[in-house]
Amino acid sequence: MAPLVALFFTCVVCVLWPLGHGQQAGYGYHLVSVDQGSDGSMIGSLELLKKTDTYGPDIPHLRLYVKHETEDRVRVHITDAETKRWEVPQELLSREQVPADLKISSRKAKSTNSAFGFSELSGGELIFSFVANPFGFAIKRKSNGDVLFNSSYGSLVFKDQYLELTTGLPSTASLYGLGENTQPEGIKIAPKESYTLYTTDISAINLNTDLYGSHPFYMDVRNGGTSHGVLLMNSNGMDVFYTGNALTYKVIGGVLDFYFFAGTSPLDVVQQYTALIGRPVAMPYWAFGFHQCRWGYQNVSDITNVVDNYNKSQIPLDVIWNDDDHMDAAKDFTLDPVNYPEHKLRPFLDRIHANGMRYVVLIDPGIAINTSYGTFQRGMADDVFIMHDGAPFLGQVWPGAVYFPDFLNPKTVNFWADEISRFHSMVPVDGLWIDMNEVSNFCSGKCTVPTNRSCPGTGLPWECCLDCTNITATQWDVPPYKINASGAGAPLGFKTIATSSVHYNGILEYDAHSLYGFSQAIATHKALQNLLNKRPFVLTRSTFVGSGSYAAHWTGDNKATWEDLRYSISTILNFGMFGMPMVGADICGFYPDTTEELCGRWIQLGAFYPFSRDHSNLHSKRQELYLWDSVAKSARKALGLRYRLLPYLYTLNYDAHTTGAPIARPLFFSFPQDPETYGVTKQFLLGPGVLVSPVLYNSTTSVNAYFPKGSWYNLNDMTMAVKSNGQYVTLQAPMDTINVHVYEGMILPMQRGGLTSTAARMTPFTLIVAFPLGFESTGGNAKGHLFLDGGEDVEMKIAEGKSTYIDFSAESDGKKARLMSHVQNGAYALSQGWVVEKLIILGLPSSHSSSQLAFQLDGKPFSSSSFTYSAQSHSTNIDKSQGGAIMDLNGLALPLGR
Ligand code: MIG
Repeated sequence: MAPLVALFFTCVVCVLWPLGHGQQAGYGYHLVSVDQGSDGSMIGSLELLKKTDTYGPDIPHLRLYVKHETEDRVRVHITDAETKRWEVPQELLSREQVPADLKISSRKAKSTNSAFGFSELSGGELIFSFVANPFGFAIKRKSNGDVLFNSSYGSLVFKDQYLELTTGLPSTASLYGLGENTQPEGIKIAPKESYTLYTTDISAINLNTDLYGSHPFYMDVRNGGTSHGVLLMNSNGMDVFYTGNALTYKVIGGVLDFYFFAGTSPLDVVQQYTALIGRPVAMPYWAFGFHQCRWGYQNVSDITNVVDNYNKSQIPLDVIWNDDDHMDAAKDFTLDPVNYPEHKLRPFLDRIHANGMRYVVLIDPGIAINTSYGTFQRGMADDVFIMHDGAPFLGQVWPGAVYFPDFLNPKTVNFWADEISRFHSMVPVDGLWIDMNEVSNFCSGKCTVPTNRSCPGTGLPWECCLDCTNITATQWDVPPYKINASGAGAPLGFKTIATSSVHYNGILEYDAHSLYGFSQAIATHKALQNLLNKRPFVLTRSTFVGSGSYAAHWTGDNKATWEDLRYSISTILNFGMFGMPMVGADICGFYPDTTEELCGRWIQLGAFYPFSRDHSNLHSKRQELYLWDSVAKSARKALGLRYRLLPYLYTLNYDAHTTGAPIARPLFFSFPQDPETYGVTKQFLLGPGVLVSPVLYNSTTSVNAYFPKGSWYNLNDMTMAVKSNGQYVTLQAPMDTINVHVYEGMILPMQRGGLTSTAARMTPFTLIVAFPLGFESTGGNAKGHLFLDGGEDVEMKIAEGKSTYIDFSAESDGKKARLMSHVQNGAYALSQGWVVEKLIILGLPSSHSSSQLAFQLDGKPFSSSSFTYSAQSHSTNIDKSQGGAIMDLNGLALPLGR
């Protein structure tokens, strides 16, 4: 999104917003009968209490379906008892279905709970309880009786185009989620704001508005750290209001389909959430390298120079990207014949591929209407586009007039795979970037190609030049309740597809709007996987519940300001909770021009984003990291550490893929019992115990960082330790340095690093064993694990001959320490020649000298020449020949004194 458009949105907020948000829309329902379903569910029949006309007629008779789907998940589904309503398609997000033939046997009205003989349905950690009249339900935690959700706080409203439900919440609850949203207050959801969920091409610089993705999910952390999650599985536009002691959903369609996740830790909640919506997709190893991108790379020699300059400056780089610049007149799957001809691009790609690097390009959804363009011809022949009034819906994006493929149609999925395959045979890309898939359209309404002027080509490039008229005739374009779209009460079809357009099988754009990017990500992921027979890499801008199973995400167009540097952290942490842990923000800022100091601090932070990419706008000045000496220095240092940490990051990728655990996590994930962590937004964790404490303000060379209780070791030099009681500590942060600490109890696998992940991957390992400070008198334990495989096999799993998995553990009673490894499928690591060359034992007093240490392997002492010990760095080098392959660590005994 261009800056002018962003400004426009900012201005209209004040003019269009407060429209009818205070009215009482309904008076609720009466639960008149309750049955037991054959699947262990409870089925209820609800009758309307009193009609209103606000936002349309009420649906008189509703069906309630409640089921404990697992020990820690309960589902509450409310819909029209007579007529089937729109729900998120199983084809996109498969899940247990509500049985189609649910019959409500008795209709006999009963007015009190006691008449039913029960008022609760238990079946796991969560209890569903209800009151009959007016109907309301609560979700309670069995172990402590805490009421987690209580819909009796407001009236249930259920109309064709308006659903409303309110839950009461204790004011002490800390809530997270409900995105995608840039939250200036930080990660904790602030009261008295509306969170509007509707996928929209609005840049991330706009605060508290409905950005690119829709995730109606929140996590609720209560005192003591007991946490649960709540998902409303619904793809329609909605406003969610949070007052501090109540949360109200106002939804313009679909059904009320709530899932409650019992926790009890934040990590449990995300595990349970991703068990439902799909685990995060495994990312290839190279995706954890550094990425350089820009809108406006002129030609092949431009990107060649960028790659060469990174190399010359000794700054790591794995992936070079093209925005739409490689395309012929912005048409997907084409090459600009002058600036990016195949005969120049191919040799460049051969060269970078030979050097272990990768190449990713952008594609947009809109297909140019051009009868001599193959993709268009094939799309028309296959009838793959979204329709409106019997013709493909006409929009305009970068190439001019376009039609939008309908990814809900299986034919489109095949068409898309075929286009990707054709393109790939010309340009062997390693991944795809799918932009503008909210879906973004420069025009609004019903449009025709102007006959009196050419299109595009007038004025600003993002201006609509079609002739368009608003569509006001249908209830789908102008529904009775107006969500706060674009943060401005904009029409639903504003700068997107008219919501009266139709998809496959008659599905309305009104219902499926927020699924566009999700459905495109699925199609793109599948296409790449089938084509390459490798683990695909897809980066998508628009996301929905479940997108994390197919793609990575970046936070979209941010501003090159210190504020946006700070805001990036909350959005990234939120996406981890949404089951989409591979996420980053445009490093150094997208627009306008960055500054040397900002860019230097941004790469320090960005080096620890799960997805680490420098990207800028066409009109911004260049911001490759080698352009300033100071930035280059910061980059070498911070990315140097990232590249040494790659085995850890990659193991977090494995953990995410197998359990849902976010890669970047808020501090409260590891310290839920420490309430001070609930609001920390200026620091975050990578995995369970690597703490990143960036500088986020200009002209500053120190950080006031929060350290939860325990020992923390500086990963830059392994010397400085913080022993915290749960307190803020002022750390020095010279211009070239970011503070990164490892927590006691961690065993961190690291390697030597390198200029590409391909090179770094094959280097010997160092294990950092972080005992608590002073453990030579108190004792202490540490543990960690490591997943190793080829880096881009389709499946990421423990498999003989293809991967190795190691659990490390260390114990010390104060006199001796023992390090052990438990290895699965060690032959694979052996075949790759991976060895441990160094152990770094943290927590010893610096007065310890090497003469006080004796090391043993398999019970036999090491000869003193086989290791060196430096008290200052607390590190112990083990001779490679003696340290042996990584799986030989079993039984390596490390006595600490004599
Ligand atoms: O309307 O492809 O967010 O990263 O550089 C702008 C050009 C379209 C928006 C993306 C941005 C990308 C830009 N795109």
